[in-house]
Amino acid sequence: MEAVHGHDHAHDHHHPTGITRWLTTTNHKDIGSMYLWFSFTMFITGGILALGIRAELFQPGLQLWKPEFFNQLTTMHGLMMVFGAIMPAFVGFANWQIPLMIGASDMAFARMNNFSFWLLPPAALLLASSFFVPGGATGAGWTLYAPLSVQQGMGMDLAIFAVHIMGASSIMGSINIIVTILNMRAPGMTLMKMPLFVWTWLITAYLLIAVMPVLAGAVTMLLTDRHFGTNFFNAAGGGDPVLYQHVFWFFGHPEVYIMILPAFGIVSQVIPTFARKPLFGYASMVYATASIAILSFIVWAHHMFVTGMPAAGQLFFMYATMLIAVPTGVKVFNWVATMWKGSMTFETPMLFSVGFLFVFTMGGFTGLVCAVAPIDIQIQDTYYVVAHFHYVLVAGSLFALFSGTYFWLPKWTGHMYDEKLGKLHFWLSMIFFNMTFFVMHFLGLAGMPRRIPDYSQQFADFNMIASIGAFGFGLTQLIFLAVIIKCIKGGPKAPAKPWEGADTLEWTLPSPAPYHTFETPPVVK
Ligand code: CU1
Repeated sequence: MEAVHGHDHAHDHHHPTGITRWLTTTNHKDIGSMYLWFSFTMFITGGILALGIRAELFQPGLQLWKPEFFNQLTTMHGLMMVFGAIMPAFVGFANWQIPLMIGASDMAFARMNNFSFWLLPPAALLLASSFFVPGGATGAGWTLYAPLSVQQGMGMDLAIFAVHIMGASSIMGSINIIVTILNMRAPGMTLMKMPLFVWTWLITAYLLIAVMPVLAGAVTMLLTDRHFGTNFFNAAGGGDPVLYQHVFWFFGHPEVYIMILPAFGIVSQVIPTFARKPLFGYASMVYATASIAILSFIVWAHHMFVTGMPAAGQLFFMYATMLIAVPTGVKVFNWVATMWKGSMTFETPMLFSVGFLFVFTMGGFTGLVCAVAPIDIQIQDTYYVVAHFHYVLVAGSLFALFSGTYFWLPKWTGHMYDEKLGKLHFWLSMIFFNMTFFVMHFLGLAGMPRRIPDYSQQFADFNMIASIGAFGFGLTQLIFLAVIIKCIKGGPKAPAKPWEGADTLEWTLPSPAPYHTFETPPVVK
């Protein structure tokens, strides 16, 4: 190894090896990798639960599972994907990329970083183990609405405890990200010179700190209602179950943006690279991201149009929600303008980012449909809503995560991934994703309710298509796993700068990035 890049980690006897290394590591790359593997494990687990759901719904009249177990599947699928798969995956990206992109030697609080990660596996075990306690896991839906969540068995307590632990992990992770970005940038890197991915994470971290305690409050009130005789959500005791929904969604709507803003950040790195043009409208991207974050706090009751809200409330939350389409539209315009007259190539990261643009934007539009109160009252609790948020979370968050993984995999592993397999992964994902979720719009508009284990004959055809699509989508992800393992184990050596158009700081490092990030911090002009 060249002296400037420090010593080869494998021969460094000052660092522990084996399991001790992973348990005690304070290195942001180790921790980033652990986050990414953890989230992939949860993605597979939550995905298997989803296949359990789709198997039950393959045909009307099937009864593979008891209805209570079906509810447990939908609930745990949601909790695991939101808190176990998507959020930790973005934190993994933050750990790997933020120090490299701003020229910092590591995360600001390296030991707290280790603690943030190691809180997650026990939380996931608590969640998963709730399937095996008397009464099974909670079947109250990932939103844990009262009064059902007040009445359920001890699986609910395990879920509450798990949510608390994961929340603590998120808050510590966010503090780390904010302090790293504000205090540890290389000389010359002003805030308005930061890569967009860093910007979106800075804003996301503030969102997390603002709303995770609100979720903690909601589930704590739930806990005291369940065990300590309070009546926050009990109408007979002077409380109100609708209060739970207000508190939950004051967390829950910003949470939606927590899961999509870092995705915007990834796409904003990938599209300029493969269009070989600078990002169009950098400053407007920053302001749009901040506007979306601020607006996300004043729209929560659009999830509650059927709770008997006054018309004035419905109008306020409807118009406030529609306002978010403005900064989001600015972003989509900027991405398209970046590609305009660019010299584009379509390697796998770009395919997933352009795919994101197509399908995520559709999820945005159906979000607008849901935001219109009189329409929402018709489609509340139907499969239309399920279609909408899977377009946002799968075609949005997940496709961006795929895009970013292929984009930075050469930097992370030092090897080029298998482009043919990557492209196959993209096209099969795109086809099976739409096969699974596009038809759900029709099911919802025709009135099929969500969270039911059976349905009437008229919904049979679309459900069968969705179920076949879901199994295809699940199997396709094995290709992704194969690409990653292959890339870690070998393959053509990645140059320091595998992508011609890439111009952010991390590409100035050799591939893989050295174990210690910077011997001398680079100077950004
Ligand atoms: Cu919302």
